[in-house]
Amino acid sequence: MAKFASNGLDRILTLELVRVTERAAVAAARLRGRGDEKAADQVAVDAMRSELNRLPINGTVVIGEGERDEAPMLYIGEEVGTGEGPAVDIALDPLEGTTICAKNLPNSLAVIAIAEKGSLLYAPDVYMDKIAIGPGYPAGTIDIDAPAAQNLEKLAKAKGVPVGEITACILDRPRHARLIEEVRATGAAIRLIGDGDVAGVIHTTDPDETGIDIYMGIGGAPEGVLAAAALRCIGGQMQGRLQLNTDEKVARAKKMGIDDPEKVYQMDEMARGDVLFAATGVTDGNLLAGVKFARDFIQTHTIVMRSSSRTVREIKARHQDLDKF
Ligand code: VTB
Ligand code: MG
Ligand code: MG
Repeated sequence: MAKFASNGLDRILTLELVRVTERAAVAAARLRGRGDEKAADQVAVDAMRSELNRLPINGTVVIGEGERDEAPMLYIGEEVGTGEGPAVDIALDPLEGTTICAKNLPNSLAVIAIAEKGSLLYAPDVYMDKIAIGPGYPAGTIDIDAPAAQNLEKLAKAKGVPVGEITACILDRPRHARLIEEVRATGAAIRLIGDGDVAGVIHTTDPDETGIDIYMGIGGAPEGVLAAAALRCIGGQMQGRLQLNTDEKVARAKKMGIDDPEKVYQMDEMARGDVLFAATGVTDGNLLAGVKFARDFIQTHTIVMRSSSRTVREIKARHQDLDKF
């Protein structure tokens, strides 16, 4: 027990998490490209929940599918796991990028993060302004309050390339018109994505593979916490600011313990302590392959990692026990 206490979460849980995202990803992948986002999301939620309830944890969903009244399953506050095991907080998105999955476009994922109780930001389901880069750059390279041009120039300098060789990932939304203009004015390239900013942030950690150096812009706050959890494990820098632009949102956030609506959250304020993170590809993506349905097996591709050891594992699994899926 002493070892457990000093080392954070039980390391055995790391690999156990893989089954949870694998199962959700396979369920969603069966409905890839069918144009039905809701159906794909629902099967992913069901699958993730049933697998999660087999884990030896005393878990509470803190970032989930929504408030209890609007989300029948995996709602915020739902207790999951067998109840016998460590008390943990859970952030999850059984199908991150429902629209991508429905259209069978790249980078939809099943994702989950687990942390010690009280160590994930209890973010309401509002927007969050985010900025993120991968590991290997000096602290302070990015600043969410600085102009886009300054962030891109500092990053380019730290990388040792001209700004024209930097690529920023930004969600393709009208709200980003000005940001897009500012980035393009520097000569940097933009990868405009339809959805899936958890993947967008993770992609900054391997620019050689993904072609993405920096993530910028406004997406979901729950996705921000999940992305911060992932970066805590791989390394990198991230900042986020909730977009609490109405009295109603400020009041909702206050109920969740957020007193300063303008606060800039550093990565380790969104996900503290020992964090475990897993993501399985649903559709093919830049880092993870999507689920493959072969004649005799189903193949999944998962990344699973832990912040305290900084171990990053990729697991390609062939599932023969097809009845289970
Ligand atoms: C982003 C995107 C997600 O929500 O976080 C987005 O990355 C934000 O909301 O995949 P809008 O679609 O309203 O811009 C998702 O699209 C869905 O979770
Ligand atoms: Mg979801
Ligand atoms: Mg989502």
